[in-house]
Amino acid sequence: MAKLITILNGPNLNLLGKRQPEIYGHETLDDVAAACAEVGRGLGLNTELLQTNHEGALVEMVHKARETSAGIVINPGAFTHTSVALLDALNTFEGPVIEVHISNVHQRESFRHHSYVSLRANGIIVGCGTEGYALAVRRMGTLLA
Ligand code: CA2
Repeated sequence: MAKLITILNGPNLNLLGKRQPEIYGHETLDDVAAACAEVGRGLGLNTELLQTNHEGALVEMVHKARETSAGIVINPGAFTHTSVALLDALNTFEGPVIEVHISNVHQRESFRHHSYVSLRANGIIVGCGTEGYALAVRRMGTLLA
C-alpha cells in the first residue's frame, strides 16, 4: 500500500490566496493540495492536507499522523515561533518531518527568525512560495525510498 504524507498547516493559512498575495502568493490551500497530490502520485505516495487555527488541534493532528503517516510536511504558521507543545508532539513522530515556510522568514521581523519546529525538522524549505510544499513532498520521496 502507498505510504501517506500528512501536510499540516497552522493558523491563518486557510486564507492563502485570498489575502496578502504580495507575501503569500495567489495559490489557495486547495491548489497546494492538488500540486502535492500530483507530485506524490509520481513518487507512489499518497498525500492529505489539513489546516487548523488551533494549537491543540494541530498537536492532535500530529498524534493522528503517528498512526497513519510515513512523513509530515508542516507549515505551523505563527506556532512555529511560539509552540513548545507542537515541538514536543513532533518529537513523538518517528518518520521524517519537513518544515515549510512560504515567505522568507529570515527577511522579515526578528521574531520570525526562531523556530521551535526546526529543532525537530529533518529539512526546512523557506521562501520558495507555495511551491515549497511540493518540493517538500519531493524530498519525502527521497527520504522514504
Ligand atoms: O511564511 C510562512 O509560511 C509563515 O509560516 C506564515 C505564517 C507566519 O506567521 C510565519 O512567520 C511564516 C503566517 C500565515 C498567515 O497566512 C496567511 C495567508 C494568506 C493571507 C494571510 C495570512
